[in-house]
Amino acid sequence: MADSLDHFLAEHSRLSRRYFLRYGVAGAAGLAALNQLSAEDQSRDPALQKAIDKLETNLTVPKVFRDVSRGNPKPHSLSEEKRKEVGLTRDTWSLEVISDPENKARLGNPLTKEKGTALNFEALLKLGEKHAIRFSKVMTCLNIRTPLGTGIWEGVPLREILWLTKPRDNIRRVFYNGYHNDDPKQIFKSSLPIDRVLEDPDGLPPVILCYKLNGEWLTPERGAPVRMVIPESYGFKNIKWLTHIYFSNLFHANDTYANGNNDIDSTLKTYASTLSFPKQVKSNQPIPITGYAQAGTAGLAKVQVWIQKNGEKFSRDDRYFTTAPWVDAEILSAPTAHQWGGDLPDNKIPIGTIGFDNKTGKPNTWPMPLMKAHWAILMPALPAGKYTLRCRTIDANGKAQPMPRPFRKSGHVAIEQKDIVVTT
Ligand SMILES: Nc1nc2c(c(=O)[nH]1)N[C@H]1C(S)=C(S)[C@@H](COP(=O)(O)O)O[C@H]1N2
Ligand SMILES: [Mo]
Repeated sequence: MADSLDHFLAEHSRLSRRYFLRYGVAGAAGLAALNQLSAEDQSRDPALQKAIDKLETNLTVPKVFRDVSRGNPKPHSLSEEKRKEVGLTRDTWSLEVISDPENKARLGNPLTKEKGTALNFEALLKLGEKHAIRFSKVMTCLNIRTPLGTGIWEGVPLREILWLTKPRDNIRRVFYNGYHNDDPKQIFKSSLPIDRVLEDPDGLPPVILCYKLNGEWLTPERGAPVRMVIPESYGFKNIKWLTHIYFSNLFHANDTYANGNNDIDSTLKTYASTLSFPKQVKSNQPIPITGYAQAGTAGLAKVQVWIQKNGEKFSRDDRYFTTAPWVDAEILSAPTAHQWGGDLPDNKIPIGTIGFDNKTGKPNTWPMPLMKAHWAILMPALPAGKYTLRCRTIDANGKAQPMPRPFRKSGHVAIEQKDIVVTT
């Protein structure tokens, strides 16, 4: 078998070798032998490599995040002077942590402006000296498919602030809101079960009061001076310009986002999208495709691609194309120490970031849940015609996108479809 494989390889360019690999034309033993070559050892097709070299960085520069803030005016657009006046700068900020007046929790020491016990930024940083943590997270809006940005978020676990209030009893939930131009109609609030605040399920990092992104103070646009960050949540739980936290005996959610038919309990989903592919390509040219996958709480095992000839019949009962001839794409390895992007200080993952090795700055696993990974594939040339390109993920539980949570209002995971025209 090894001999015939050598012979087979000698006869084909490196390029075509990969097609055979991917399409399983080489026998199982040949496949096993080839798979021992690491991805780095196989020089990539130049067109594909070029597309890979142009990919976005994994982390996002804070000011490049897409912004979906509400408010009239948007709190981050206020002048520095006004932000000082309303407590949105580090030296003027203070946070009230109190019982919900309508569903009272028993707190021995609520933190209030009235009593002069509200938490200021200095006190938060003091807590940070002992308790601060950092973790990586992709910020994705429940209602927008493309992530707004990816970053390393740093702050103090919310439970440390809860303990300052000497909580006694009748606490089932916490809800919180940010500065809203002193107009009750503009309040944007979110909530969490108290369990999630006190304990971290499934190896998740804690919920934090966040003041740094990618190693720098939060910018006004990202929610300065302090926002909530919930590792596994969609954007709407991550309240910016945080001013109030209420511990409550209410037993159910009261998020602003429950309006508009949103599923407010949904955690980040796993899905794939393309970033580059030729919209038009010649019939003798292979097709380089790149993209990203969001690894949700279910993790990411594979990204797959399928190019279907338009008009070709497909079973209507198979809504999610589970029986299509999907082909595995290459999930690109994690960026090396200096390739992360995001304007990190010294281009390095901050020391102590959960899930990363302190010495090397390498992630302990890749792809990493709650982060993006990039992928690439060179598909073989096709006969002239019109085609539909699709990509999907298989999560770490083996579920193919859009399963197991296909419904739109718990986060976008519809299988992406793009047109490709092949010309003679
Ligand atoms: N105070 C406040 N916080 C907010 C919002 C808002 O409008 N006001 N928008 C939320 C929504 S819907 C999303 S998707 C995220 C976006 O976070 P980002 O602006 O850092 O990308 O912020 C959340 N936090
Ligand atoms: Mo959002």
